[in-house]
Amino acid sequence: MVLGSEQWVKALITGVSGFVGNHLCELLLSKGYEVIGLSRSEFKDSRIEFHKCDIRNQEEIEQIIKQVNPEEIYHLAALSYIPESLKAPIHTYNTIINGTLNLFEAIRKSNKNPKILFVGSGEVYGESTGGAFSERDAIQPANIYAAAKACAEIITQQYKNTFGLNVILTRPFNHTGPGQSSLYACSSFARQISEMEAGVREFIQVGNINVERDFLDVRDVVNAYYMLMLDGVSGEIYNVSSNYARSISDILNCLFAHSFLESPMIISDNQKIRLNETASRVGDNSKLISQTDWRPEHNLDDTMGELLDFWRKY
Ligand code: A2R
Repeated sequence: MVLGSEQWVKALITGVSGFVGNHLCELLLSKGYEVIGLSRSEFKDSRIEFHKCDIRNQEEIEQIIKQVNPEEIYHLAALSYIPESLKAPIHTYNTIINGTLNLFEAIRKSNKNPKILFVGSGEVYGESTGGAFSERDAIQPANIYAAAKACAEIITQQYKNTFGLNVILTRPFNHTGPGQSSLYACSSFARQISEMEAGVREFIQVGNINVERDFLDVRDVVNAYYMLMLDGVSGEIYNVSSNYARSISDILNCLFAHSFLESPMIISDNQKIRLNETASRVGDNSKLISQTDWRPEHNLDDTMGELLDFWRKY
């Protein structure tokens, strides 16, 4: 039963087994939701109903939507790691574009009108021309992942306009926190520092630490999704961001400050430097703040401490 109400709300999370899916699942369960999860590979959590499904398979997703009949759908499933998308463009487009299309077709054919939250990406804005990106700015996707998310966004709006789907669009910027894969910078640094503390590594390898990004704690991100599902306007796009630029070198120093290391050796690794990497990207979060009760609750310095602890215990 949802806290303060008389009824269970049945929410489907696509991509439940992922980093964000896990945190969203925890949040919705804590609010009393009935959670149904879907992912490509097996996922075990006795508190939820899980469906193993590849969203690229239209029949599979249609079957699940018909059977589950969710009232809310958080659509997270995607190939989310940009370097992997550069190696596998067709897989990326199939998962993000066709996967989204398959989900919407399944909903359209079900003749039900659940509330949907589409998770896009702040990557769609591309290179910054100065200042924070607002939802009114033009999009200029600069890599395969961003182009796939931009295309899926257009499809999402089309399904809202043509078929009346009840869907809110989000553009999350960078997020991090306990449980994140060490493929991503913050988690990679934290993991390497924990290994240096344990004496099994001598130096830390980094990519380009001069770029600036807009970071939120993942728990603030999933709370924004939850609040947008409550108060967001269908068809509207919302940045999910901190409104604040933070350099990767600053993140690294913050992690060092949480560690026991005295003068850690840092080595630059050219293989970690990405093609088409934008120097700075920050999202204006005023629309999210003005239309919902969302406020970021986690201090990023504390998040870095938790991330380091996560890898120390791993
Ligand atoms: O492939 P699995 O079993 O690890 O599941 C991942 C799921 N996923 C899929 N589910 C069904 N059919 C597919 N073809 C398919 N491909 C991927 O999406 C996993 O549960 C989730 C992705 O998790 P992560 O890679 O950890 O991404 P994260 O950080 O949780 O990102 C969530 C959303 C994505 O839309 C990102 O593009 C956005 O937030 O930033």
